[in-house]
Amino acid sequence: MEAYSLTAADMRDSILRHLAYELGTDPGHATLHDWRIALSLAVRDRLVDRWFAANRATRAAQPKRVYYLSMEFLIGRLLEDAIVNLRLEEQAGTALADLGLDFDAVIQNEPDAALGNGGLGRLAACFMESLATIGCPAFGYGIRYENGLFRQSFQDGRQIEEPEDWLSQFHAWEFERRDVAQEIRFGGEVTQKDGRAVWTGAEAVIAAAFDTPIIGWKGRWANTLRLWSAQPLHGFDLARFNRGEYAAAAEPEALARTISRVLYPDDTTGQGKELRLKQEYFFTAASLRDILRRFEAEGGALADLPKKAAIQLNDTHPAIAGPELVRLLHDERGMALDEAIATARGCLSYTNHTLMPEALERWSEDLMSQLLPRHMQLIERIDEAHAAEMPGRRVTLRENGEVKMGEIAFTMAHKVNGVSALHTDLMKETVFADLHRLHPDRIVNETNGVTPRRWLLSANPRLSRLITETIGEGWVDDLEQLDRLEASISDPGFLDAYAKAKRENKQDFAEWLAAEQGVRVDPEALFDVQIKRIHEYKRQHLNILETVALWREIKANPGAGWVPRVKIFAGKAAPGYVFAKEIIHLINDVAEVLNADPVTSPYLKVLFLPNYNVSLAERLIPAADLSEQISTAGKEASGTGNMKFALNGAPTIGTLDGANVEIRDRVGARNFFLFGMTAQEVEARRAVPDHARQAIQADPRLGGALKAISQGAFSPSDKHRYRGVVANLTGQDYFLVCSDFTAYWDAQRRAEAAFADPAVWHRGAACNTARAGWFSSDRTIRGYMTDIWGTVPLAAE
Ligand code: 26W
Repeated sequence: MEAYSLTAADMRDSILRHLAYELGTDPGHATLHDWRIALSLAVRDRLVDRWFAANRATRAAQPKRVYYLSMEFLIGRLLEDAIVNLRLEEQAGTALADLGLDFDAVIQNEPDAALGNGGLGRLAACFMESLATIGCPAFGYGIRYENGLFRQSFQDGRQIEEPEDWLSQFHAWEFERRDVAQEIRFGGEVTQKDGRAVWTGAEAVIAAAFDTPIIGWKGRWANTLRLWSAQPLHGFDLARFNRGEYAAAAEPEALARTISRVLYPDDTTGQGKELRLKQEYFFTAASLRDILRRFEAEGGALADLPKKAAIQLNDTHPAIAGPELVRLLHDERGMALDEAIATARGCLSYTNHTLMPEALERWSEDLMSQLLPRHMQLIERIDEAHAAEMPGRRVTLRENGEVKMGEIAFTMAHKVNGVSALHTDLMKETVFADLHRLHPDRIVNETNGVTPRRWLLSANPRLSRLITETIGEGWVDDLEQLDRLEASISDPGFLDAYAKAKRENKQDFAEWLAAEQGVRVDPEALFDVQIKRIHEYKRQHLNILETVALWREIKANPGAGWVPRVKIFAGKAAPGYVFAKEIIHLINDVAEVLNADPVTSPYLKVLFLPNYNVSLAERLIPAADLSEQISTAGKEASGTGNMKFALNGAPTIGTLDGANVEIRDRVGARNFFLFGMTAQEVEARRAVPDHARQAIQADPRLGGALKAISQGAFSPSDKHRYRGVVANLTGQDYFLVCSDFTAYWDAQRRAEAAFADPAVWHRGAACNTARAGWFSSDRTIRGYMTDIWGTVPLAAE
């Protein structure tokens, strides 16, 4: 079924109809926002038809479905994604032009759905789009946060957080499903009744479902993202209101809504907050009930549930699904406990996204017993069953009064996967070594991927057009076809066109920077980009340290023929992460001094762009020359930004960490600026008592840069501002910034030298694009379908 046979005139009429009859707005008075909603509704009409067709086909075929449970879906904007996947760009562009409107301005009026922190949330969004493109029947389940990830701004270089109330305006891409609301309970007690455990909760809320259709390439299939919103069991308390207790009257509502009010902005450390556990149980329980409701409505026998439901746990955040599914099968449906455990395991599989100890969730047994008393009992039962099954095992599900959600997820899953080859190996050797020994065939690898529709076709139309002109359009849903570009890389005409696309993307970005940020950059300069959450293991401070050393070098020798460079940073720090916030402050302080330096600023500029999100990444990545992936080896589980940069022709400067290893293997060592210790060498180096001091002594550039920072060169009004940062780096330096500095400096010089030779550079960049097709999330999802879920694509009627 090909693209929608719709003319631009039809689209224009449909927009005008929605503007009038949906928004009650006369074209003469319509705002950009009104036009954007009217266009969204016009596109949505076409999308819904495909959605219904897919749902009908699924209900008819009753196939095994995928259920992707995730606390985060970092979706970004949806309008352009729908237009591109339905192949309506031409019609929408012409219709808007007829109405005197600019396509990009309308698209950019949409707020990002920032329902995630970073990599894990964005991966979930890419996966949903690939599942739809492949035609694999699936539901995504998550939380409809009223407030997404906070809005970031800077005050005197410091991060400021403001609420991101994206739902304050009409959201065109969701439908409330009043018929599938669920009642979710917390607290209370467990009693025994005729040999069965009965849990009577003390507190209850309603989980209301909001569905967003997720359309795939060419609109061939569409799946559903069902987000749960917490609502009070009983509305507002009129009696109290009448007694003048206005606040108290509204309290039940306010309390209930708290559960889905805001996304926790931490992306590494679990705070152990009760509300976070409530959020995790709320959406997990609502989703499992919905899955069982659908299964039973189709007349399935409970024991066959694993044949019809593949439930993927996106990290440990929904790991309570194990005990909850056992409770639903055993307590509520009378299945024998061991059979309930086996049946649940047959459905569940778990993805681990980090080895950082502080990110592996552990809940106090007290909190678990208080909030979910029956689950605490079942966790003990499951632990005992596992002990019986695995005599002599050393691992347990509880330790020091805490329940370990990683171990629970592993034990209750039939498959566990890492997100890059290196990460999966490290999982077997470290965090899950004991469990891996007990279950040697449970861990598999599924290296991450990204959707080429959003991250290439939509974000980089210039390069996409060149690719399609060169190899046809098959690459869009078969990305490994990009390797057909290989033949053209030695063709100067192709390389010129390739370079032209990058140059024009950079010019666009420079104009946007000037317009939005009031900053002027030279589009011919090397755009060196590090965009990701701020974290010590991602080593943004290594990048700024090298920048300070480079500045000092240029200052000492301005006439040495430096390659102009713009260092671009963006990323949010978790509000409670003090060190990360200091790194942001330092980068802004360095930028202020360097950008004002008349001697060096022609060769070196530093920018920290505020409020990094999906839309900013879509704008910046096509304009990037160099992709900074410089984490301490063994710390970045995979990375996905690295894949987006490679596809968009920005070679990587990076360590052998996460998926960098596989990117380098595929694009070729000469098209990757490698530096630094391997994960093994990191462990060895960390054992060297004063590894940082040794490194500093060995490299005067490093020493000089650290000294400048600690003496207040970038904080003249507060000289000691960065004493703490420098003390950490010259002392413990756990992430080995100093020990990797010299190798990083040398790699940067190699990149600079390559950039100075356009033919060499563009050839390397084109090799990255041609050889990175494997990093499509379509390939990743096909891996999950065969290795973990046992599901097959289904074609719509
Ligand atoms: C409990 C707080 C919390 C919240 C989120 C802990 C940990 C997380 C996520 C697992 C962090 C995350 O986003 N991890 C990233 O996942 C990506 C997708 O697999 C990987 O590419 C990144 O390497 C990994 O850091």
